[in-house]
Amino acid sequence: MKAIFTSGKIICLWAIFLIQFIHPSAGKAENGYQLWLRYAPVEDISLRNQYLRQTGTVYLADSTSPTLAVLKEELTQALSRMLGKPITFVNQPDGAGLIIRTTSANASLGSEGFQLQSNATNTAITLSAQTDIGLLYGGFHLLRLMQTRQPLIQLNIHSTPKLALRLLNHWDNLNRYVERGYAGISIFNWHTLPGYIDQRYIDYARANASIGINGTVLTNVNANAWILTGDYLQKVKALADVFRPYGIKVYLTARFSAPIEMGGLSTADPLQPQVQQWWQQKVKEIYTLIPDFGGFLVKANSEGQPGPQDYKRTHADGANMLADAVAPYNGIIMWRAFVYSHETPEDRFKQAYNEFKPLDGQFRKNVMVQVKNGPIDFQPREPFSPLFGAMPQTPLMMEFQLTQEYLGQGTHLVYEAPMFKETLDADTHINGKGSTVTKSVSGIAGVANIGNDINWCSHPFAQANWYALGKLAWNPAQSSETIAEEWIRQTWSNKTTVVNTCKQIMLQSREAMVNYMTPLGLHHIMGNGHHYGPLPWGNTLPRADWNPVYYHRADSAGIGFNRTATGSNALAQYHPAAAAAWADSNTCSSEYLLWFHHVSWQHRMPTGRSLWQELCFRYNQGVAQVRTMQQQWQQLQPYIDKERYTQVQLMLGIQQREAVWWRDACLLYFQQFSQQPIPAQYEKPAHTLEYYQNLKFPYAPGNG
Ligand code: GCW
Repeated sequence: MKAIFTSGKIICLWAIFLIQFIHPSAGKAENGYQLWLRYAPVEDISLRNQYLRQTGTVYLADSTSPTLAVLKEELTQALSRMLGKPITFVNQPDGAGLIIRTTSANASLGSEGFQLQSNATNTAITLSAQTDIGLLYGGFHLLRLMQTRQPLIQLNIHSTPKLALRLLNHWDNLNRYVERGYAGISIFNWHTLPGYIDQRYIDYARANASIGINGTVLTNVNANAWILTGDYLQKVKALADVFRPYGIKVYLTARFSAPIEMGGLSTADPLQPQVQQWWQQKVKEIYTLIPDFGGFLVKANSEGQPGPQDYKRTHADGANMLADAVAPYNGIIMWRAFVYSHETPEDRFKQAYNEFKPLDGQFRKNVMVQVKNGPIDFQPREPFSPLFGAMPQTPLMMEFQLTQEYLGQGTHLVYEAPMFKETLDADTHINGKGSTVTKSVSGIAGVANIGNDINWCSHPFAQANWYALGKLAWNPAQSSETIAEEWIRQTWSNKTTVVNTCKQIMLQSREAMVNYMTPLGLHHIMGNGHHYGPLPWGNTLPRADWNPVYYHRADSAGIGFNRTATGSNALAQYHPAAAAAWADSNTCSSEYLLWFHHVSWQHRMPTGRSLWQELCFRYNQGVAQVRTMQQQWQQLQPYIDKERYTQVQLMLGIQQREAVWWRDACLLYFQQFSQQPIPAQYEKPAHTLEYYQNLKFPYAPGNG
């Protein structure tokens, strides 16, 4: 393509460019909508000239495919913004700086991988892949190198995704309410689809493709059968058509009772032929509209959802029936293992394993069992779920939660990559030392933190969690630090102070949150229903395992849940070598202590403090860490646009106040049992325990 910019437009671009140079943060206010795809102008002149030589003239072998058209558009916009000049597309590779073409010569690239290589003189770069989507991923990678100001010399990058399935799961209802959503309502406007294609859908697809996400489940696991009606499938098709060029498949949640609710059948028993036929017909209808439909995600017999057990069938019976329906079209079923039942008087920790482990080997090949990272429910820190490694014959999906249901919701700055890594890197020991959780999974899903807020995720830093999910699913070996750094450079600035300070803030944030909410292995002590704020005294819900007191078990003797052989023995679900690390309260690491042990208030911690003193120390340390984060952020004011600076600053203020609230409410409550003073060096709680116990939040967001 020849330059299509009018001279007026060029002057205008240069003007914006110059303003950015004179006063980098004086550019137009930023609202965060652009995520990490801001493509800020390159300020260093020699680097910009180098980039211009290498990418100012582009040969794109065939831009007629929808995916390559998307790539061409992204390069056009991105490069002109970064380089301050329109770029030129040429018809011949000779003389082009950037040469983009598919190749059949390199089978190791697979269907999604790409290669970026410099020529000997570093004057040209070749981007090659076996597929168009590989080229799109490679294009985004190149743009990332430029956005993070890497010199494009001696490139020899060969990149393929380590996991085949890299998905977002939206818990979005058809009325646009997002369960556990803190960033507005759903971006999917079902009412105006299929006629109206919101630019958001396109930008959502761009963002996902830029980090390698290749699938999205559009609807809540607490499913509504209405999505399977003909009219709604037309809407789903419209989204699938938008996402397809970006390599993103759509999936839906299947309500197990749909044959009754929609089909007028009297049963949804998976072994009944009429039920099987109903699903086969429905699936055929879907694939007629969406030939590359991904499949279904199912929450069954969990928290009131219908499922095969309603008919005395197993999870495998239910999953296999759906798997058979989608198999002819290469579809898959992701069957969730998040099950627990109050009829079973068993430690909730153990229930998913008890239910699913015996089914290993009974699932069809196209069933994946989707397991939450930990055994309970997305707590600030959980040991890895014992199901990882325990079902060698069944492909498993990892389910992480991006949305911060238990992590401070829409206002706390918590960078989740270290938490994800903690699980992925954990050693199951199933096949000997080094059997990491990563090795036991075939895909990763993240419960999305996206809504229609202008900046998508409520907190500007929450965007990093979406980003990290994609990057880790592509390559689980990447470090949290590397991912944070590249996200910061693209999202905020390449200035060393900004990069280093943001990195410090992000990398300590998760540990800070654990400290001020649930230190030492405490878990599930938050508010009822909405899960907002502390409620360690909670004991009023009908199910024991919904109540915080069930989990912390504080009494005059001590605190914590005994899951050793003398207690619920959940530890026995792990390989003995993995369990060994947690089995003894004297050697169990402090991080997991109260997950597995009921220990006395006098218990001596590795720090030399008693357990009570350590609890006081940790809660106070969490507050101190947030205050440090506030100070660090303040130092960045000169370098950050006012709008986003202020937003983060105000939210850190909320986080600091809520950290104090968590600390004071929890320590006052636990003090009733420890009968010991809060050491004098710490701040005294501003209110009485009764004050905290009387706080009510009937309108806290996100409730199920
Ligand atoms: O974490 C709990 C949430 C529910 C959610 C459920 C699940 C979608 O509180 O809102 O329901 O887990 O994962 O199914």
